[in-house]
Amino acid sequence: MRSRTVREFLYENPGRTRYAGGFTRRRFLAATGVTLAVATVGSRALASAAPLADGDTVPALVIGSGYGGAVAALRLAQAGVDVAIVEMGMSWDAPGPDGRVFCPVLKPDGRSYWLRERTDQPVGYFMGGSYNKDIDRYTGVLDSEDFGGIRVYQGRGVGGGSLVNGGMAVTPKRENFAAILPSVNAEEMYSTYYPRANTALGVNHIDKTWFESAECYQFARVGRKHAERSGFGWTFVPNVYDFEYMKKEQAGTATRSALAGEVIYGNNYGKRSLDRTYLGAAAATGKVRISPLHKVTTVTPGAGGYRVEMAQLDSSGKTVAVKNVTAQRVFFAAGSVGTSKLLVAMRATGKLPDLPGAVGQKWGNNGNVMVGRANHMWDGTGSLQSSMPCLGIDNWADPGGPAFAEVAPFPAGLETYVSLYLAITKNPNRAAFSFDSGTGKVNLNWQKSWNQSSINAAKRIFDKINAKEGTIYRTDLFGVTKTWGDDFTYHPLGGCVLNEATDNYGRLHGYPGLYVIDGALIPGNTSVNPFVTITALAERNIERIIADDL
Ligand code: FAE
Repeated sequence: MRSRTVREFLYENPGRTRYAGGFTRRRFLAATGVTLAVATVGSRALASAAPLADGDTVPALVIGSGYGGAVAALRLAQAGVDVAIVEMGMSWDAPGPDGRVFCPVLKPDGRSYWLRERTDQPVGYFMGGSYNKDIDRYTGVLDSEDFGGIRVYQGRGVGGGSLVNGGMAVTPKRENFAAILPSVNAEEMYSTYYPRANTALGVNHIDKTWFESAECYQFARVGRKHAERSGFGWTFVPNVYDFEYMKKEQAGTATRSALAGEVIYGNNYGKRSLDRTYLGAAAATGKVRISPLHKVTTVTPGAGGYRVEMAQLDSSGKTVAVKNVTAQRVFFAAGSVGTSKLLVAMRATGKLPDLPGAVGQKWGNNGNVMVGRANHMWDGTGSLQSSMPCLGIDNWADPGGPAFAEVAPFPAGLETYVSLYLAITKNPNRAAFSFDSGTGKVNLNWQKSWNQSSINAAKRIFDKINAKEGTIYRTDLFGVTKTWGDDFTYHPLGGCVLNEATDNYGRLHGYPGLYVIDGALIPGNTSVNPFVTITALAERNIERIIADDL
C-alpha cells in the first residue's frame, strides 16, 4: 500500500531533509539570496533531537508549532529557557518514495490529508463532477475538520498552517486593526511588532515589472483589469514565497513548486514556511526540542507546574504511547480550533475548572467566502498559474459590505477561463465551542446561514464586475450547481479572545503559567489574511511575558 511504503520510508530515513536530490537548505538560501533576520538551519536539526519521554520535566511546553508556537519557542529560547514543542502532525523533512516531501497537487496521495480516505478539496468540483480522489489514510499535511455548519482547513505538521497556506503576508490597515483589538496599543504594533514579524517571516514583494509580463500571473492581471474597469481599488500583496525563486521557475532554471500548482498539500521548494524561519532559528539555539506526532490531550495543575498528557501517534493516527510531562509553563498554540477545543474540554471535565466563561466564545471564519467567474474566450486566465496569490481587490471601505478579495489562482494545468477569488468579509456572526459529554467531543455551533452576510458583501464586488464585463458566476466549482464556496474557511480565528478569556497579553485567567499565543486570541476577523497579525501579536505578548513573568 502506498501510504505504508511512505511511512516505512520516513521511518527508515529520519534525517533526510526536504531538499532532496542534493538541493540543501544552504544551497537554497545561497541560490535565492535570502537573508532572513532570523538564522535558518536545516530541517535535519529540527528533527534530530529525541522526543519527550514519559516523566520528563520541562520549564516551558508549547502546544503546536504554527505561528504562535514558533514565535513563543524562538523568543523563550533566546531568553535562555529550554522549550519543548509538542506537535500532533509530522515533521515534513523527509522525501517519500517519489523523492518529494509533499505530494503533487493533481495526484494527491496519503500525504495530502490528515487521516482521511478521500480528498476533500476546497474547490472540489469541475464541469459537473467531483474531482476528489481516494487516498490512503495517513497523517497528511492538510486537515479538513468538519463541524457540521463549517469545514475548517488547517495545517498539520511542524510549521502548522505555514506548510499549506498561500503565503499571503498582509498587514491590515491600522484603523482596522485598532477596531478589532482596541485593547492593544496600535502604535507599538505598527512601529515594532509588525515590522519584527514581517522581517522574521521573510516577507518579500513581487517585482512589479516582472509581474506585468510573467505568464504565471496572467490570471492576476485579468483580475486586476476587471476590478479597475468596475472602479474597485486593488493592491499588490507581499508573500513569504520567494519571488526570486519563482522568477527562476518561470524562466525554467529552477524546479517548479508554485508554478507546479503546489500549495495546499505543501510546497517542495520556494516557500519560507516556519520550519525555515522561526522554527529553524529556534532549533539553532540548541534549547528547543520538537516532538512531532505527539498530540496533547489534557493539561491539569500538578506538582511543580502543570501535568501535560499526550498521545504519541503513528502515521496511521493510532496511539502508540501515552506520556505525561510536567511543565512549569504551558503555551497553547494549537491554533484557534485546537486551543479552543482543548481549553473548553479541560474546563468541562474539571481539569481546569476555573477557566472563565469567555473561553470558547467569539469564534469567527474571517468572513471567508470563495467564488469563481466565467470569463469570455478572449479573457483567458492562463494554463500556467502561480499558486501564490499576489494581488487583492480592496473594498473594505464600502459601508454596505466591507470585503478584501484576493485574486486566487486556479492552477488546473489548462486554460479554464475561470477568475477565482477568496473574499475576506466583515461577517458579524460569532460561534461558540461546547463540550458534549456524551461523545467526549467539542462542537462548534457555526450556522451555514450565517455566511449570507459574506456572500452579500462579495456580491457587491462581483455582481458589479459581472455586469460590466457581461460575464456570469461559475456554478460548477463548489458543488454540482453551487455558486458560493461558503461552507469552509481557511482562516479560523478566536475562541480565547485577548483581554476577555485572557489578560491583555494572553495569560489565562485563574491559572498562572498558562498562556494562549495563537489565532485563538483574535476575535473572529482580521480584515485581511491573518498570519502576519497572529505572528506580530505573538511577538508583542511573548516580549511582555518574558519581561514580567520569567
Ligand atoms: P496553526 O498555524 O494552525 O498551528 C497550530 C498547530 O498546532 C498545528 O500544527 C496543529 O497540528 C497543532 N495542534 C493542534 N492541536 C494540537 C494538539 N492537541 N497537540 C499538539 N499539536 C496540536 O495556528 N493565512 C494568511 O495570512 N495568508 C494566506 O495566504 C493563507 N492561506 C491559507 C491557505 C490554507 C489552505 C489554509 C489552511 C490557511 C491559510 N491561511 C493563510 C491561514 C493561516 O495559515 C492560519 O491563520 C495560521 O496558520 C494560524 O496560525 P496559528 O499559530 O494560530
